[in-house]
Amino acid sequence: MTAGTNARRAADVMVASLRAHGVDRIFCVPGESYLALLDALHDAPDIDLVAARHEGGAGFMALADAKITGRAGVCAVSRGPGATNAAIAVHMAEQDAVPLVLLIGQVARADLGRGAFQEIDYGQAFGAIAKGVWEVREAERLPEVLARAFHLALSETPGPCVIALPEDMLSDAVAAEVVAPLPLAQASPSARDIEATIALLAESERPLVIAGGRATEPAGRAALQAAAEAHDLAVALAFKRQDGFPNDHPNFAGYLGFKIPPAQVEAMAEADLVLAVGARLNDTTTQGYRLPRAPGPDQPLIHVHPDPGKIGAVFQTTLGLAVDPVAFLEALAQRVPARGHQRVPARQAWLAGLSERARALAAYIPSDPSDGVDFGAVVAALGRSAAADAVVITDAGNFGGWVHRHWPWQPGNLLLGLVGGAMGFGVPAAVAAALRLPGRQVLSFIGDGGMLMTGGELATAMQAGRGRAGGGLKLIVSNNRSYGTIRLHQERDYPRRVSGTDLANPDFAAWARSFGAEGIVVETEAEIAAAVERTLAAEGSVVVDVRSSLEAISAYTTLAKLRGGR
Ligand SMILES: Cc1ncc(C[n+]2csc(CCOP(=O)(O)OP(=O)(O)O)c2C)c(N)n1
Repeated sequence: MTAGTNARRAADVMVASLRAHGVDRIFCVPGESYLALLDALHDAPDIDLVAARHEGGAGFMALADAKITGRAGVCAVSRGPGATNAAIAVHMAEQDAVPLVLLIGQVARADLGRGAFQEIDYGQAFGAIAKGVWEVREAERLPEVLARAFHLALSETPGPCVIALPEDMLSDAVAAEVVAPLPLAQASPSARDIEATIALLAESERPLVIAGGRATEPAGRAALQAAAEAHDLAVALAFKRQDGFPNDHPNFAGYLGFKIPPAQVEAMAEADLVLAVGARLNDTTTQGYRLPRAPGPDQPLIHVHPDPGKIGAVFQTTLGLAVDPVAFLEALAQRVPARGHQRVPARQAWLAGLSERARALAAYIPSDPSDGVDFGAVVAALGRSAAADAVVITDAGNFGGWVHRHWPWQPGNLLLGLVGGAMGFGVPAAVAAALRLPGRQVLSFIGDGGMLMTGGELATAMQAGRGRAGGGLKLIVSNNRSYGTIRLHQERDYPRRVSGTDLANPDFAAWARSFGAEGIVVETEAEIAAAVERTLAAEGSVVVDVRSSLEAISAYTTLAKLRGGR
């Protein structure tokens, strides 16, 4: 195809478009289906191309990168098997509301629809989970499609967008120019919105904020704290948002994650007003749609979320504000109520009761299981010594319960974890964090199950971190020789009928050394202190193989208690 004298290869225009959208890093597994794009990236030293070992790992890295930067994460994969391997990241981007642009090679246009080698109809394959799917058949439209995909990925509730790139299209000569990033619409609260909120708050003795999303991101944390302090609001944090508010603050009410003790949840549910800010109010945060209750909450509900489609969709909402949560909190913090209001003493008692419960739950009480190390002891020891601004990552699994329960969370921390609960995030997220935030301590907590799902990405860290001592990842493995979370459910529902959950593991420390990382084994609680010191002092990457107890199966219960029906 000819396109005049100013014509450029579509793949080169694509790279210029990505650059215009602020893309400075792409996570990929290469494929012969998008060679022209790889070739164009050869001339783009300002875009760091990180080659991962599995598309799931590359996708998780892009998700973590997006969670850190607030920009869309970009992942490039090959057609068919590459795309289906990456599907886990598309699903998690949807569940976690993370902007993700997935670029997929595709068969040549002449072969489309013939069931050619590794051909997939991506509209059908990803239609139910992506916000948008495009197949670019006309190269001239490529910059326009890219701009739309980035815009959609970032707007309202962020999420995944997928672009399929027929391999021959990428080599077309085009006259099309880069389309600049499309502006994002963002509504701010009006004075009326704030007054309506104040009017409901004035009636409340036990107001509970459920904070998540942008309200708990680093840019929203100061406003959240200021609003809570100005109005004596109790602040509960949505699932995997525990870094959003200082957990030792007198207004801290607790964390709405998995397996929170019922008494804790019941205490929060005594709220006579729920002010949900930034949170989508998903299944986990609402403790199974009970706080607030769906469809009719037990108390008035104010829901502040940038996406009007999320307000009133599940819960009957007293006041719904489709505005930027941070702007809302800033305005609320400035609208100071009259002090000496008759309800203030009641609010103080409400705050004191909740924060005392939260503090009691966070305190680590040593146990002495006979079949291995109590993983909580390792978490508590690391929490005492880690940097105040450590990046803390949790993969999916029971071990994460101790991290959520006992880590001394402060807004200086950055917690990266998947609301969608996919295993395998731990190592890839650590790779992305170490690349994006050099100089920060990156600690990732992973189960023995999750470790071998994507642990091979340690090789990506060692390669990408060359000259930076292998990226400096600290990977803490709870090696309880079991898919423990599922074992917990089994013991509760089918006591003593272990099926499909036992694991026989490699020596993770030796495995780490084979990558060029340091390997440390912790077999007894007496070894914890030295292991923590060595881990935090190490410049390079470390894998700590904690031979953890299976009897102490979670931060809240034991196998014996489960079998006893508790
Ligand atoms: C990709 C994926 N597959 C399966 C599951 C279901 N699942 C949830 S937790 C879990 C076990 C996790 O085991 P492990 O990593 O060893 O951590 P533990 O629960 O033992 O602490 C499984 C299989 C999941 N969440 N994600």
